[in-house]
Amino acid sequence: MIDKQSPIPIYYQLEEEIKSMIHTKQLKPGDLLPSEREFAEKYAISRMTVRQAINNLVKEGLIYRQKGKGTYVADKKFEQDLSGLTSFSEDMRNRGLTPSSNLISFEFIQANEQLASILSIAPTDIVCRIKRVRLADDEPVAVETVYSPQKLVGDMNYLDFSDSFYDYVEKKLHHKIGFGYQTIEAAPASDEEVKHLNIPKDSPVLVMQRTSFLQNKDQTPIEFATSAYRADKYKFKMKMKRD
Ligand code: 16G
Repeated sequence: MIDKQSPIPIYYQLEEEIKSMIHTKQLKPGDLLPSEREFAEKYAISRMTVRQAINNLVKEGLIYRQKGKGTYVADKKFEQDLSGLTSFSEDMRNRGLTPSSNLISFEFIQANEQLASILSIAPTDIVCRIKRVRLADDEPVAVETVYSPQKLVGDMNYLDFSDSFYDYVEKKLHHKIGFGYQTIEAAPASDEEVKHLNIPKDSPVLVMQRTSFLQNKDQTPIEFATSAYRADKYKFKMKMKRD
């Protein structure tokens, strides 16, 4: 409802009204919003005021304009903060979502030159390779492959860490994970990712590669992970400081 007697600006009240329609799913992702004229007539307010509210919601990313067609409700993306070294499970719980995994494969294999150099091990050393689909509230959001040296994780089996790899390392092996390096790049989804993420062929994914290290004197690498996140579901944010 719009209260014209209220000291709260009308454009702001309309913004809140539209947000609540999105929140209560009266308007769903992909739905066409009423036109400026329709809003103006419905609430007996000026089109300028409607435009101001719509512009603010576009800036917030809640809705988007399509030239010549109209304004649509955007698909809400998961926003992930990149300033902390968190696990997938922690990221999802922080958003009030329930994390889970579907195992694709779990095996011990011999490292190659590239893995050996990333993980500071010999190319003949054995690494554990864990491939999982990561889900949030039962919806697949990422396909992830983690490599970890056998000499650090031991002869574990999948049930040892089926909830969280980081929990296994920190709570069962009592290692402290200290820091990591991560890159992000866009790529077309592979056939495997298309299948597991249930997305159309050639959809973009955001590929993150992370190397994490233990908080010990040698700063031992504990994992090299590649995760392909659904680009239509994810956006990443970071705090930047100007020196
Ligand atoms: C994230 C990490 C991955 C880590 C996993 C542990 C990225 C790109 N990857 O997915 O490196 O192994 O979390 O999650 O962020 P878990 O403890 O829930 O298994």
